[in-house]
Amino acid sequence: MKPKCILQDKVIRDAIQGCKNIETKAGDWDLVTEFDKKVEEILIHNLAKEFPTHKFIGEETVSSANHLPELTDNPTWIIDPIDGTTNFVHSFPFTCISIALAVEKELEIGIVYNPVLEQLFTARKGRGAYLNGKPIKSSSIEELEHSLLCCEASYATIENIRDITLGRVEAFVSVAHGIRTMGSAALTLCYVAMSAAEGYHTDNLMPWDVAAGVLIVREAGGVVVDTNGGEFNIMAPKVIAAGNHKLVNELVKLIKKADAKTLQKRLIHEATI
Ligand code: 2AM
Ligand code: CA
Ligand code: CA
Ligand code: CA
Repeated sequence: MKPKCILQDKVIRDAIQGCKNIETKAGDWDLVTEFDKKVEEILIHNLAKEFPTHKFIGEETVSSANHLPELTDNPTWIIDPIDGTTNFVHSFPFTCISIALAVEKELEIGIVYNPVLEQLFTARKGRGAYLNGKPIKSSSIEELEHSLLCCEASYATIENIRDITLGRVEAFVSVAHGIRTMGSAALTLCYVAMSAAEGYHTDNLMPWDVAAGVLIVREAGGVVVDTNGGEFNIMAPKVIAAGNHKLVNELVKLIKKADAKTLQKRLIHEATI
C-alpha cells in the first residue's frame, strides 16, 4: 500500500506527457514547472495536518525563500516534490517524489516513488529497504571492472567544475562495465539499493536530492560516504554510494586519482598561457 503522503502522485503521472509551464532558476539547466510547486504544496499541507509540530525542508520552498534552513533535532521532513525535473519536462519516465524524515538529525524514514513506472522504494531505520513491499539488497560486486557505475555528467555545463566532472566521467568510463547518467539522484540511489547498479557518485547536490535514497541504500546493505571518503553530510551532500564497503573505497581512490590528473592538467594549462 502506498504511504498516504504520496497519494497525489497522480499529479505527476497525468502531467508527464502534457504541456508544462517551464521556468529556470539558477541557470538554463535548472528547470522548475508548476507541478514541482503544486506537488510540494500538497505534500507539506498533508504532512503538516498529520504532524503539526514537525519541520519541513522542501526544494521549492527553499528556492523561493532563497535560504536553506538548519537541520535541527526536531522531526524534519526533507522533500523533493519532483526529483528528475529535466526528465519530467522531456517526458523521460525516470522521475520521482522523494520524502525523508530525519529525527535528531538521523534519517528515520525514506520514501521514493516513481509514479510512471509505479516503483515505490521505502526504508525505515533498522528495518530494511523495500521495492513495492519486497525486500531489496545492494550488490556484492567489489571490483570496479565488473560494475555498472552511475554519475551526473550534466554538471559539465558549469564552467568552473567542467574539467573535474569530465575527468571523473572519463575515469568511470575507462574502468567500469558501463556508465549511466540518469538525471534523478533519488532514483539512482534506489537502483544502487536494488543492485541494478553497483555505484553512484555526484557532488553539488542538495539535501532533498539524496536524503531518502541514502537511507534506502544503507537499509539495503549498501554504503554511502562523502566524496573525500569521510562521513556523509546530509546538509552538504557530496555522495559516493555503493553496494558494499570494498567498492566504496575503490570509488574514493578512483575519484582522487582522476581529480589529481585534472588538477595537474590545469597547472600545465595555466603555465602555458
Ligand atoms: P532536480 O531534478 O530535483 O532538480 C540530476 O540532474 C540530479 O541532480 C537530479 O536529482 C536533480 O534534481 C539534481 N540537481 C540538483 N541541482 C540541480 C540543478 N541546479 N540543475 C539540475 N539538476 C540538479
Ligand atoms: Ca530542481
Ligand atoms: Ca532533486
Ligand atoms: Ca526537484
